[in-house]
Amino acid sequence: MKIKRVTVTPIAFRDPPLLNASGIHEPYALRSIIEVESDNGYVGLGESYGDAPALAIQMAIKDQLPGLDPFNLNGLRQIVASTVARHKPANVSGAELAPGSHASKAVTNAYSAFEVALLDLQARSLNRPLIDLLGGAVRDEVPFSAYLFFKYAEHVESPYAADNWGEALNEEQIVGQARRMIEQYGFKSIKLKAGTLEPEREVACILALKKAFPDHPLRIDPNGNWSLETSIRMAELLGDSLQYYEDPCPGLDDMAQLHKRTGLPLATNMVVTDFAEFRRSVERNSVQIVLADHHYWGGLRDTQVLASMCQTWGLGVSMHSNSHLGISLMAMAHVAASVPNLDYACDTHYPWQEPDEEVIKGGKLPIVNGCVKINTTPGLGLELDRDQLGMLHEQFLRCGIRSRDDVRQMARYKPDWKAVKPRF
Ligand code: GKR
Ligand code: MG
Repeated sequence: MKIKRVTVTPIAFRDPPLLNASGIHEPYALRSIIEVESDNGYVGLGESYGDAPALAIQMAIKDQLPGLDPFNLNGLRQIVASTVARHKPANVSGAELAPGSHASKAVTNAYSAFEVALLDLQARSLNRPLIDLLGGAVRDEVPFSAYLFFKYAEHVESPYAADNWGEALNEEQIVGQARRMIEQYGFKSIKLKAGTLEPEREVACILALKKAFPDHPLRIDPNGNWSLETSIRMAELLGDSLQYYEDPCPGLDDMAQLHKRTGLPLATNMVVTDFAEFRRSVERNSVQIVLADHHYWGGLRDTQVLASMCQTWGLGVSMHSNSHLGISLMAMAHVAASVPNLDYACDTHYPWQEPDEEVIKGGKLPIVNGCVKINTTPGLGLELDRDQLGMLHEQFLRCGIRSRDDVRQMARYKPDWKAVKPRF
């Protein structure tokens, strides 16, 4: 079996005005949809970053894949490495919250984009679910967590009708957001994206959530926007409310200090984003839980390596997410289902994406009792809806956004807005 054709289609889908440490989400999120077709008629699917630098590399790689055996993942690695070396990608400013967009991740994120599609293709040709190529499922469904955001009611200059989640800037609105998300999807844990309002107001929201959902483990994630002193002060206010404290302050050294001084379990998708940082973190005991993400950790198989490393060093493992659609969700679920030591419910932005903008046939994947079920059909079990793909590609062409920049977007609401880290 050989690869006959590869297609990379950039798409844009509506994204709500969610607040974060950098600023605010733009009205559209960008992704790429990858199709790899074999000479005997199978098609493997992948989903990855759609920012201009990532896309340029994916486009350069795709033309070199025809003729490659889809089982030759080491061959794919070589093609990716030599292409990235020629491209020398630049960093995207304003996208520091999307670690996969960093230039340093160009190899791992491009490899991952195609690895998922090749694994899907391999599995389809073998008539087995993809997870069988990852050693089989240790669980047949994967738990995800409710992912709450402070948000505005609508985007600046109203590019389209407001989403139906409404504003969320205080305790009552955040508890309401959690209630709706839990009622709709059955989530059993709750994460609050923070680093955006005054820290005391954000902590008050966690305390309100604890009161409203006493049985749901809680996490807060200020994305490194609190200084070490603020993180310690907030830890005192938080008491024992948290399951883990995610990236409160920036840097491996401050995280290590924070853990030493508070004893709280710290999680990260910011200070441990590759194996070199993993080693440095273990040396300092900076974090106790690593949030994996196959999109920038080098694919599904390297995510399994990361999970084994976590087991070796006594660290917990769970999963990080950026805005994404169903192909990514199913790939995340497959790798998570293959990891024995997945100790926490994974993150997903999926509930924030609108039901009329899924790119797979049948619309959005169900999340039931907080879980995504692993398919028993071949590969990832997904087919592309070509009309939706065409519509979302047209939207990409029209929307004018080519690289995520939450700082620039916030400056449209607050002209003096600048990137500052930590802000509090
Ligand atoms: O989408 O605003 C966002 C998030 O803040 C995202 O960019 C982060 O990468 O979800 C992420 C996280 O857990 O840090
Ligand atoms: Mg995070």
